Order: sequence, then C-alpha cells, then structure tokens
Amino acid sequence: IETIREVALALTENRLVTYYQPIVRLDTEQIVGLEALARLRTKDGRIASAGEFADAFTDPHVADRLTRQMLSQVAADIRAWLDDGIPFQHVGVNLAMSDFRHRNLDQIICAAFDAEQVSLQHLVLEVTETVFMDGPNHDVARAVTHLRDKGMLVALDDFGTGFASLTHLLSFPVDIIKIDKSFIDRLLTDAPSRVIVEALVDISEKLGMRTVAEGIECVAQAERLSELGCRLGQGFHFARPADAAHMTTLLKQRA
Ligand code: G
Ligand code: G
Ligand code: MN
Ligand code: NA
Repeated sequence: IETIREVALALTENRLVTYYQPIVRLDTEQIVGLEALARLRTKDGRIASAGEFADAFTDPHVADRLTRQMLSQVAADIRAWLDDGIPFQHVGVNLAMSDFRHRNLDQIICAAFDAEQVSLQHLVLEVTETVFMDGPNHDVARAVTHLRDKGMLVALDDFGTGFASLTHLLSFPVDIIKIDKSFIDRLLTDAPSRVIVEALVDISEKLGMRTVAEGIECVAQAERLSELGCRLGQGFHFARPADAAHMTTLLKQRA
C-alpha cells in the first residue's frame, strides 16, 4: 500500500479489516484483553499490515475515517463476543496524533460504542508519545483525562522509547503501561535492558498501573519478565494478530 489515496480507496470499498492480538497473564497464559490492529485487504486479496500504510495515520482526513471505522468494527466485535457469553475485559484501540485534533473525539468514540450498546469500560485507548508532539501538551492531556472520566482506560504504548515518558505519567491518569518491544528484544542478552525493565515494572506497580510487556517471542523472555515482576504480556509467543473469528476461537479456549 504505497499511497494515502490507495488507503482512502480501501476504506471506501470496506477493505479495512480489524485484527486482534491477545494480551495474556504471564503465569497462566489466560487472555485478559486484546489489542485491535488495523489491516487492509489489498485488491489481490492479501492482508496488509499497518506498518505498510503508516503514512495514512498522518493524513488527517484518512486517519479520521480509519479511526471511525476501527471503532465501529471493534464495538461490533465486542457486542458479538458479549452476546456469545465470552468473558473478556477490554480491547485496546491505537490513537494517532490526528485523532486528538478533533474537538469531538469523545463523541466519535461514544457514538460508535452506543450504536452497539457496548460499555466504554471495555475500551482501552492506546496512546504513544507521538500524540503529544503536536501543539500544546496540556490540550492532549486534558482530552485524555476527559475520555478517561467517561469510563475508558488509558494505556501508554511503546513506553520507554520517548523523550518524556515519565513526565507523561504526571500529566494525566494512566491505567496501563506497555513496555516497548525493543527492551524485550534485548532482555536475555543485555544487562541494562533487564535493569530498565525491572525499574519500569516497579514504577508501574507502585503507581497502581498494570504493566504489559510487548513483543514477547519466546518462553525464556516470558519467564524472565515474570521474575522481574511483570504480570501481563503480548507477543508472537502467545498469539499472532488474527481476525475476529480466530479471536472467538482463542477466547473460548483461553479466556
Ligand atoms: O500491526 P502492525 O505491526 O503493522 O502495526 C504497526 C504500527 O501501526 C504500530 O505502531 C501500531 O500501533 C500502529 N497501528 C496499528 N493499527 C492502528 C490503528 O488502528 N490506528 C493507529 N493510529 N495506529 C495503528
Ligand atoms: O506500536 P504498537 O505496540 O501498537 O505495535 C504493535 C505491533 O507489534 C502489532 O502490529 C504487531 O503486529 C506487532 N507485534 C506484536 N507482537 C509481536 C512480536 O512478538 N514480534 C514482533 N516482531 N512484532 C510483534
Ligand atoms: Mn499499540
Ligand atoms: Na508498542
């Protein structure tokens, strides 16, 4: 997917597909939540990853349409899982900087979830530091605080990679921190990574937040993370991102 135009066309032709990746308890591998990840079905039937159309998240108009479609699909999938009696806690949706340029982001989210009569308690907003790079930080912090007051949970994504990660913990309330994959990649080979992960878990727990380690690819990483006090994880070792039908099967087995 090379151009923003192609992404716009894919959205018009309903070729956005919502994939999900489980977030599990490291001790039992029980699924406690999911992260929604945007995919596009290409004209030749291939599934393109978000990384292949990342430019689209920077175009305000296309990003806006993509976010609305993601929220609608996520709400509909949650509705179906609830109707099916599947026990699960929450689904994370990634937000881009452009999403926060909307004065009425809260109304966009509420409309999507109201349409399916799904409680906002099932929604986690995943925000990275890039959402703060535009305009005065306090506006975004205020918007995030307002959304959380409406009942959603807030996760700081890619935590540890930004210039001001710790400062954000002072600016608005955070429920979950997601430790970036780059730290997990080096966990078994690199002593500083181990120290940093342990410190991040410690900060997170002491502030009463939940900690998710991202990009876990082997059992040894999962075991080391448990030793360091981390309780939740996500990664190919547990499950790759897949479509809603596949998630239904996984949730029935492991939720
Ligand atoms: O799923 P994948 O590894 O291709 O994701 C690449 C990047 O795209 C990740 O940083 C992820 O957070 C981001 N991403 C995936 N889906 C969405 C989405 O629906 N909205 C936004 N803003 N970013 C997304
Ligand atoms: O930036 P964000 O954390 O939202 O990015 C999530 C992306 O990371 C997803 O697109 C997903 O495909 C990818 N991902 C998730 N688990 C793993 C993993 O174990 N290994 C690798 N290489 N990528 C992963
Ligand atoms: Mn994410
Ligand atoms: Na991340």
